[in-house]
Amino acid sequence: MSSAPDANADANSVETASSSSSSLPALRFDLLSLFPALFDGFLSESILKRAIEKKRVEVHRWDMREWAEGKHKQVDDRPFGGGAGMVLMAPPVVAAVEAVQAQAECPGRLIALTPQGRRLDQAWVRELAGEARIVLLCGRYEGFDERILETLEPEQLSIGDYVLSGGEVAAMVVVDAVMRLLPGVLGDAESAIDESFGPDGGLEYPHYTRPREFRGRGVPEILLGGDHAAIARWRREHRR
Ligand code: 6GU
Repeated sequence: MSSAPDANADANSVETASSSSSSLPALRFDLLSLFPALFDGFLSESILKRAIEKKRVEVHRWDMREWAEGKHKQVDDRPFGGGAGMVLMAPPVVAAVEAVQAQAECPGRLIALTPQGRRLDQAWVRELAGEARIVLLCGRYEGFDERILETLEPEQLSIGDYVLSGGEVAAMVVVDAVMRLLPGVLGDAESAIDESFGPDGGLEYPHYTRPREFRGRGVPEILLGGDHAAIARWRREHRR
């Protein structure tokens, strides 16, 4: 562990000095990756940026290479038995996860992002939104040395039946889907949405905004009047 960064030197944490707008506890995400800079833009824009500023979520990024040994800080190696690609090595990955999990009172729910994992759906997202801490382990290359999975016994999550070059994009999907369900994250305009439509809390009817006419296509007349009951009926009838 000589190469492990100091527990308090969390230079990668993304927080701001702005004061909290509520006393609700934040959900803490820890993202472990070999390319933590991939998260930069994602964390610094839009709703997630505001959620972090409002202290509804806390996101810490960790570069697992910092737990690698030796001059070259090697984190991956060729597979025993031969074959294409590289495999993530157990020592740095396990050391990184254990050190990060020890960072807070609660170790958190450990989830490895892998195409072999259980498919993420909105029910799982809702469940995750009830956690206090979620630790997301992002793989790269051909995958994890099996002993990483045997040692840490993470849950394994996939975002769909296709192969990404790493778990980072999938981790962003998880953070995005979960954080928008946290109380106080969506602003008034967004949360004013009638969430009774659809099991996923989304709007499932057609939307229109200005201009009133676009390339010869208008807007349903009913939406232009002020009859809210009629509008609600129209939207129910046009659910999809
Ligand atoms: Cl979580 N990781 C990778 N590498 N590919 C995926 C995935 C995850 N989910 C779908 N494809």
